[in-house]
Amino acid sequence: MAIERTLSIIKPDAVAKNVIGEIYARFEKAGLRIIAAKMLHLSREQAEGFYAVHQQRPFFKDLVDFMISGPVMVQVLEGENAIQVNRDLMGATDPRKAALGTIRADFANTVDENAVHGSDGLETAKTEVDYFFSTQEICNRTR
Ligand code: DAT
Ligand code: MG
Repeated sequence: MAIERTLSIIKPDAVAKNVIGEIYARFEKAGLRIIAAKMLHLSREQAEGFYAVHQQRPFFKDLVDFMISGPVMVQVLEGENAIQVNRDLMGATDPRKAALGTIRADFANTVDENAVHGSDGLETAKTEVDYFFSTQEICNRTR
């Protein structure tokens, strides 16, 4: 297994619930290191660009409206198999189908307001990290 980087977003619903710290604790307990982080209130253009792959989906407008409804916390997570480890921590897209003990099962109520985003593969992880962070904003924590 390789050391990977993945992009994580704590979405407006979870920021509003004040559970950033609880979610960060789960990352840390799973062996993921936060190597970059910032709180942002996304513009419509930023949210549309980030979710461009979903542009043709019927839920696109609602998704963008939700993502700009309040601040988000954006972070780069690094660790062994980080992309899949984070997806496992998140649980299924629809919180009603998410396994017990996952972030979405515990902190989200509906598929359209589901607490977290996580990159779904190596290519998207790279694109998504680059979408939000410059190389200077990402820290080396190998020591
Ligand atoms: P994930 O966030 O688990 O990677 P995705 O990439 O398929 O899921 O979709 C991106 C986001 O779009 C998802 O987190 C919430 C929203 N979404 C997906 N499917 C939806 C649906 N059927 N109804 C409403 N929103 C949906
Ligand atoms: Mg996705």
